[in-house]
Amino acid sequence: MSIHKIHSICGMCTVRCPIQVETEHGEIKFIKGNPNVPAMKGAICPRGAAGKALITDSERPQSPMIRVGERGEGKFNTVSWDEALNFVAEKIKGVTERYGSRSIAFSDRGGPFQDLHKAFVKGLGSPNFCNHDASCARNVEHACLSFAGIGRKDLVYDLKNAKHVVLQFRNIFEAVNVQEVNNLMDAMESGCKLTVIDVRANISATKASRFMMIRPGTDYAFNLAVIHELLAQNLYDHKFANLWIKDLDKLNAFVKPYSPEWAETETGIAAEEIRSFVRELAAAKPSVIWHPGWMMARYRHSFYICRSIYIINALLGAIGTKGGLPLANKPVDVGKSGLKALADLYPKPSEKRADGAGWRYPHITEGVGLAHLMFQAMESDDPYPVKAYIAYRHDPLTGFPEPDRLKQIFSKLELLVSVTFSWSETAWFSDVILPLSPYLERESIIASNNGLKPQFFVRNRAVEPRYDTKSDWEIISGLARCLGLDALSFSSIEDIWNYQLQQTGVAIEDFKATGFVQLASSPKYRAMEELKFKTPSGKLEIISEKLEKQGLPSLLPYTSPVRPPEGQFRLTFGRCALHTQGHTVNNPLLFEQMPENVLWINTKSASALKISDGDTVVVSQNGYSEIIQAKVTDFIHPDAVFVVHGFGHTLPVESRAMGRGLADNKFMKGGLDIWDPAGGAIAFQEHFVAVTSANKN
Ligand SMILES: Nc1nc2c(c(=O)[nH]1)N[C@H]1C(S)=C(S)[C@@H](COP(=O)(O)OP(=O)(O)OC[C@H]3O[C@@H](n4cnc5c(=O)[nH]c(N)nc54)[C@H](O)[C@@H]3O)O[C@H]1N2
Ligand SMILES: Nc1nc2c(c(=O)[nH]1)N[C@H]1C(S)=C(S)[C@@H](COP(=O)(O)OP(=O)(O)OC[C@H]3O[C@@H](n4cnc5c(=O)[nH]c(N)nc54)[C@H](O)[C@@H]3O)O[C@H]1N2
Ligand code: SF4
Ligand SMILES: [Mo]
Repeated sequence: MSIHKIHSICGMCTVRCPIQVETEHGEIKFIKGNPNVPAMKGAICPRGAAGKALITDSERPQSPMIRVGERGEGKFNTVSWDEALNFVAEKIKGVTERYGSRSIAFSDRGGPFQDLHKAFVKGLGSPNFCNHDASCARNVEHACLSFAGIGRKDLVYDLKNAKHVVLQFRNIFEAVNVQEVNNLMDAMESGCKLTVIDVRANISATKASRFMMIRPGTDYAFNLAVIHELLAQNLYDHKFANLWIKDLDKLNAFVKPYSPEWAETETGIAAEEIRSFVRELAAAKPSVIWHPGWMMARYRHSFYICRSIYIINALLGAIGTKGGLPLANKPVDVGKSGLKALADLYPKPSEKRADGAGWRYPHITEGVGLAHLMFQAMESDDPYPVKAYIAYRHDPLTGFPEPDRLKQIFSKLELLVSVTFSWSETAWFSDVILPLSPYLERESIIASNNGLKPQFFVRNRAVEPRYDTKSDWEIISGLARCLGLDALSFSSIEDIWNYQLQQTGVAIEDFKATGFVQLASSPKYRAMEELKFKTPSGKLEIISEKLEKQGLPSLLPYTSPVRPPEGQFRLTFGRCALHTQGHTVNNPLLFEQMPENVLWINTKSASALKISDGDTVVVSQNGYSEIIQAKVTDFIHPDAVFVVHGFGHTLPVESRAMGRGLADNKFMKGGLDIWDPAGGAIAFQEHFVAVTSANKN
């Protein structure tokens, strides 16, 4: 027997779970959770298990390609890596000469390996490094920054020790992070309560001790009533509030009118239910986690929903607390040195960002900006032309509204490059496709995970690439070589790892046994008095000066959402356990499990439209329509319809996924301009669709 066991990192979704891969004769035999990580319990999710099928699937880009036909026509020449990298480098040089280095934009998908990409974009001299987050968690990030002065990931969700977990806009049991699921299940076995507030009964709701179905768009009303009740009934944590919450009196005055009775008329949730829920929460304090949300790019005021959630957590004394949202430790917090950043290889470019982050919008952090405003800069040449764009592990034609408008915008570019391991609508529209080896066929730079026990971890290559594809570091180093960026032209991954580890006292060999290096032996919590927040006052700030200076209120008065006209519904969406965003629909194993999405619609609304369960229906908006199968159910609010995101692919190279299901982002007319002015993210759920039976009689 020659079974090899390799510790690596899953790449089927953004969570990046630690895995153990078993190979024999250079083939993947089995993938499971890394047994050295107790919270994995040896498990992975269905998508992680389907990683094997990604490797053997021939319907993925197999070699570098340069477009020969019209954009989007799908005609490419297969070329060598040298040719492809030189082609991209020459185009970048040309654009830089004509418009300056600031005219190059790059977007990736965030996460633990982005340091390499940041270094590359800084090396090019462009300030325009973006990621996908304007379509995901930017509102959560900015809400946390405005309240606590730290980013959302500086707070840990200590699910294992929680006594009450609240999921609002958060579906932990389907939008999976394996360790979170296991920790929450352990806690629930020890008596932790689970409350779910959602527009539909998802899988998390089926496991909840309390489920409240809310009218879409009214969560802020619900949360204001919870704050009202916590303060009015004196149910908040006085010691924590005295120590850490600034301007509590202003909050108190603000929430006075927002009683549970008032919220009942907005949300449809009975005042008495809100009251008993608040009492239950207060009884569990401070070991409470009201999840601040993840995919919160939904409404024009989602930032304030997130902010209200952080405020509630603070009132319950849960921020910084065991069983709540304790502060994450960086290596330095446990007496260790962090990785040396590759981004330090180059100075920060002096130009302003094209998307306005940090200057036109001083309350928006510069780091990753706002991709939709980067696209608008490409469209308008304001504040300056952006002429080259590298979409790295990013498919904006699936993940942003208005793909047709985006195509027109991308048509203005002199260079569009897609770096990807699967086909995507964006790759198909690109000038150059640089095919990345799937994660089981590549190694990555060392990553650092802050947390109760901070750690470094590494992705090892489990098998050699089947096709002519390359690792991230090979692609970036290759481009760097062609562009004369010598400091980034690494010739081996070991050189990169050694560079990163140079000040840490950790060696590559230290990763051998388990795939990671723990920097602390036990979880480190801080006492309430020892918390640290990086706001101007050092406290949790109800009033944020930064927002007020921009004319944005710290406490936004509630406005009732417009109800959809008759026959129309608010289009809501989310994830399922079997697919990741848009990029797994064509995976043979996952496609077999779930080949298309269906339209959830409430039983009463459906019967008024003469639609029965399983019927084919037409979904339309502004003259655009698609057909889909209806799932008629009592378990969704009558104002909403719901689909799993990521379907409705159009590419002939994806024989399985093509034409199956509906693409939600095509029903968002004007959506690139509809975003949350305070948090910056796209407001994806400010759109209505009409639904009719496809049955003509
Ligand atoms: N309408 C609507 N829009 C949405 C959402 C929604 O629910 N509805 N969800 C939003 C959310 S939460 C997010 S996070 C975004 C996601 O948006 P994206 O980040 O664009 O989506 P993904 O499908 O995860 O990945 C994009 C591309 O990267 C490739 N890829 C995947 N992994 C890797 C990798 O490791 N390296 C490289 N180079 N390529 C890789 C994939 O094959 C895919 O082609 O979309 C957002 N947009
Ligand atoms: N299986 C799987 N897991 C994933 C991913 C994946 O693609 N597949 N993607 C990862 C990524 S990038 C992200 S961002 C996370 C997302 O993780 P989540 O944000 O938890 O996932 P979603 O399914 O987008 O949304 C959560 C819930 O919000 C509900 N919802 C919609 N509108 C409203 C509303 O107005 N009010 C309330 N209260 N609820 C509403 C939806 O019905 C859904 O049940 O998942 C991550 N994990
Ligand atoms: S949640 Fe599933 S797909 Fe995502 S990294 Fe973990 S095992 Fe992989
Ligand atoms: Mo996301």
